Parts: sequence; structure tokens; C-alpha cells
Amino acid sequence: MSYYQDLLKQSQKLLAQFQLELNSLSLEELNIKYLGKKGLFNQLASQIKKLKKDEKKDFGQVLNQLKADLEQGLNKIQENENQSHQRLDLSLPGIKQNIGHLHPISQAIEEISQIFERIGFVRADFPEVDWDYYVFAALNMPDNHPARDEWETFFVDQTAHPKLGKMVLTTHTSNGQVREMERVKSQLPIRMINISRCYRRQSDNTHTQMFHQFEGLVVDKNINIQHLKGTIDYFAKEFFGAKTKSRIRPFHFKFTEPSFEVDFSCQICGGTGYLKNKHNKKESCRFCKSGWHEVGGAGMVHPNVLKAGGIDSKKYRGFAFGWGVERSYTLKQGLNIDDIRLFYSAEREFLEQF
Ligand code: FA5
Repeated sequence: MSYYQDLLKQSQKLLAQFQLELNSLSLEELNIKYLGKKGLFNQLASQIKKLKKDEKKDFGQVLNQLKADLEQGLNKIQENENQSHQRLDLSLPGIKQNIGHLHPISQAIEEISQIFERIGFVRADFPEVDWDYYVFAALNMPDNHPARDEWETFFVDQTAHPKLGKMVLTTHTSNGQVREMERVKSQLPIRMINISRCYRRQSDNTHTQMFHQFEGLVVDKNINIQHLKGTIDYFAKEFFGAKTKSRIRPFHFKFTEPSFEVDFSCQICGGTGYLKNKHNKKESCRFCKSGWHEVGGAGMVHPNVLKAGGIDSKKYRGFAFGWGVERSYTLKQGLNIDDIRLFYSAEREFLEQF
């Protein structure tokens, strides 16, 4: 290889090395190392005197191009630095960290707990995968009773217990009723609030396969329907607002007698069932249609359930209620959520509103 060819190679190597170091060295370091007085470019350029006349001319052009490439690289870095300095405005407020918050249903559970704890209810916790006995049989729904069909149950693929039957994902929080009676071992009264996950094979805009219920159970002497209605009214006003009304309608559950469905007045139309449109004319409330929303069931505890829990139904009576957390939460003033599946959709835009 001739000396000229060797210098050409060195000039290519120099440019490659410069490009490699562009991101690791500072502008000043690059300037000194490559274009400084004793820098790599000048060291290479000083070799030109050793070339033949015609090679000097060609190599001169190579050096010009090399210097232009080095300067262009350095100018680019300079520009980037200028821009980032311009963007640094120390008087601007800091960037807010994006911090998370409790899921809206966790917030609702916390609020519901506190509402009941204020009137002496104690929060209880029971298995959410439980035996058939506690979910159905002890609640006056013996094997093969048709009332079981309403619960659209998920069964766990596991050997059945000889006495307690199959294992199921709890379809309602009522499994806690007999468990609580067994837990207190006749040390009455009971004032329990059980908030837990439930599971059913259902999915549409008012049903999810996994949802939450809150179950109240009170057992004491001289308990009657007025206590139940008073508790429902108290909850309605505390959770939804002072103007909210509640009503109970006759219904049928195997574990309560009498049984009721519980409705709260609609927060959107104020319980009237209609709204005024932009022409000031009445039209049916899109949200409730009737002025009321059903949130769940309630009733006086059936004597057979008290018996299953070891409580003398001649001395003691009780009331129970079980309502959906998601359903209740969507009815809160101003929320107007018409598909409860959104709670579990992991859509951040939806969840960040709460
Ligand atoms: C029951 O589950 C009874 N255990 C309630 C009860 C308790 C009655 C104590 C008497 C005494 P029901 O199947 O209606 O009842 O469910 C109660 C509420 O749970 C419903 O009104 C609704 O608010 C909620 N719910 C039921 N299924 C779903 C679901 N798939 N998704 C979301 N919420 C649901």
C-alpha cells in the first residue's frame, strides 16, 4: 500500500471514530480532540507534505471534505444543546408526577363500610370460595331446589365434602349469614356487614361475572321490619344524599320471610321518572324510566336459617339485606354510568375520573 493510500484509510478511520464518539464525548472534548491545534485532523493534514505533487491535490480535497464533515457533526451537537437550553424555563411549575388512586369500587367499599360502622355494624370477612352448604343449603335451599338456578353458579372442579357438598365461587354474600351465626356461637346480638366479591355466569351492561355485594345481618330480640326499613333509609341518605327515598317491594327469597326488593329513588330525575327536554317538555328519564332503581334484596331472616346457625328462632329474630356495590355506586349523583363492565375494563380514561 502506498503512503497516499495509507493516509486515505486513516482519514476514513478518523471520521468513523468521530461518529462513534459523537454521543459519548462533550462538544468541548470533541472540538479539542478532532479540530484542536494538536488535534487528530491537524495531525493527519500535516502529512500532506510527504505526498507527491498530484497526490497532494487529491488529498487536499479529501481533507477539505473531512473537515466539513467534522464541523457539521459538531454544529449539530451545538444546535441540540442550544435548543435544550431554550426549553429549560426555570420559572415553569414542575411536572406533576402521575400518581395512582384507589379503584372506584374500593373507594365505594370503604365508604359503605364507614356508613354502617357508624351505626354499630362490624365488618366481617368470609371465604369467597365456599361450600354449597353455606351458599345454598343452610339458606333454606336444599339440594335440587329450583331456587338455586337463579344464581347461575360457577362450581369448583374438586371432590365434594361429604357434609358440606360441592365447592362454589360465592354467588352472593349471604354465605356469611350462617357462618356469622356459627362464629358468634349464640353470643348475640349480631350486627354484621360483609362486603365481598361474588361470581355469576352473567355479563351485560348491568351484570359482570365478578362483582361485589354488601350484606347486612342483624339478629337480636324484638327485631322487626321497621328496623330493616330504618337501616335502608339511613343508608340511602348517607350514601346517595339527604333527599334520596327508599322503598321495599314484596319479593321472594328462600332465606328471608317476608322478602323484599329494595329500590332507591333516581338521582338523575330526583325520583320523578321524567326530565325536562330543551323545549321544557317532560320526557321519561333515560336513566331509570320509573323514578326508582333496584339495588338488591332484603327481608326478615327465615327461621330455618336461624336454626341452621344454632339460634332459637322463638327468642330471636333478624333482618338481612344484600345489595350490589357496583349497582349502588353507579346510582350516585352525577355519575351516570350506564355500563358497569367499564369498572373492570382497565380503561384508564374511565378510571382516572374518580
Ligand atoms: C341476592 O343475591 C340476595 N342474596 C340478596 C339478599 C340478601 C336478599 C339478604 C335477602 C336477604 P340478588 O340476586 O337480587 O339477591 O342480587 C342482589 C344485588 O346484587 C342485585 O340487585 C345487584 O345489585 C347485584 N348483582 C347481582 N348479580 C350481579 C352481577 N352479575 N353483576 C353486578 N351486580 C350484580
